[in-house]
Amino acid sequence: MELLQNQRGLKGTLHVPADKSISHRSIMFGALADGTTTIKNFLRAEDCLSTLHAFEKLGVLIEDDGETLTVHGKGKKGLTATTEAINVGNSGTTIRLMMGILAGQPFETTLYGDASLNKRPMNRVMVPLRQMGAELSGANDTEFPPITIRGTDELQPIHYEMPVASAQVKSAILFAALQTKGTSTIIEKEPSRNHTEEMIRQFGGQIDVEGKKITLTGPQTLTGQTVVVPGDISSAAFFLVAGAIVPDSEIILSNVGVNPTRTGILEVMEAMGADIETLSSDPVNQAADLKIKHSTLKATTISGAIIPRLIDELPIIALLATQAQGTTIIKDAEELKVKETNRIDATAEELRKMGAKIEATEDGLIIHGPTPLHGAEVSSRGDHRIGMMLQVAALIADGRCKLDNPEAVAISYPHFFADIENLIEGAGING
Ligand code: SPQ
Repeated sequence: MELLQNQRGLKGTLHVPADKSISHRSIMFGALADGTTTIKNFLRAEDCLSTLHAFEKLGVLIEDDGETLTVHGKGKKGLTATTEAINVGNSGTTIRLMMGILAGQPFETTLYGDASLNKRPMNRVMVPLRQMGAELSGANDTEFPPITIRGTDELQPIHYEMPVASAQVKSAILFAALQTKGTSTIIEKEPSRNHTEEMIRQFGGQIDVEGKKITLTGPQTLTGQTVVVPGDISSAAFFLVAGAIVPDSEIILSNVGVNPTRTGILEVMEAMGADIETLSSDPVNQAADLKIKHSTLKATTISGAIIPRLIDELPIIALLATQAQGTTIIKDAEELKVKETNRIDATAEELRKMGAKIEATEDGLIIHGPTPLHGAEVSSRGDHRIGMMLQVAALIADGRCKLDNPEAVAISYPHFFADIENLIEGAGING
């Protein structure tokens, strides 16, 4: 597909699509709770629909009136076995969190995904869940999907020091811990997104968090709730960067989720000199309206504890750094290698095709700027975030850009290209 170009400024207001992480979890908590859960502003993108269909296969009734989803909760032990293996597509969140849920259900389930998901590491979740008493196995004795989970009613609590900073690993253990008898403790390597912890409380459960230490005593009974999903800062990120690098841009992003475990990108952009203004904020729903304008940018170093707070934004931050004065260094981000693609290599190799001065390192990227970008034939490599990053890069490129496999953006943002087009026309408003 030919990518959209524009050097004249993006203008308008964009209602950011719903948060992917919270949408997945809203179905999961709704399914495990007693009573009904109403989900407003659920993200109807491929990954979250994989979660929805997976729970339907496990016997959960989910009604959709086109606007609101109603999940008829099955309670702690109400999921039903299916002999059919469940396809969770491209979604790491679906497979890993479901492994934690199914560890406590006394039947066998097999989960698998597409070619990308079937190469992503699962030992990080299988190791603690086996310690808790569940039986899990990967394809041909590897750690890769299809994963078969033989759950148990007798799941044991765990004390676990996490070897990776990962919200998915933490969440899988928490879902399992909710189903044990006794107290589990998790020590995080670095704090990661805390939506699971927040939703345990929202659904009437109890959890204690003190710095990196999380304590939860099971078994717990959850109660259905109304969940209003805020916009996804990881989707907003593409427009924050587009607004900052396309001259004469001024974009208002409404309803951006600003949970502090997700806002690393705002801190980095501010440190780089971006012009971001908070127009209004809604502390109850952790959402804000943000205005971004084009500005000159300077390089920075991104490392350590902030990495899990912006992990999915690193490809688009790398593009931002190509337009900043000086050398930007991203380190401690080796987790990027085990996402939908190796995002260190994909970011460096695809942006280099457009003229960027960017090197991959063992745990990150080194980017020299500012560098003008030129047209090229690039590929999403089947990774939604790489595809969207390349579209934003094309906006400022001199010459035409063609993107291979643009469909990948539908994993998290089906209307992405239409939203860019609207902002180019200055009409930028979407549904
Ligand atoms: O679900 P999936 O495929 O793992 O999605 C990604 C993404 O870019 O959308 C990562 F590839 O987001 C993860 C994120 O990187 C979503 C997530 C969550 O909802 O808990 C946590 C992060 O993964 P991890 O492995 O660091 O816990």
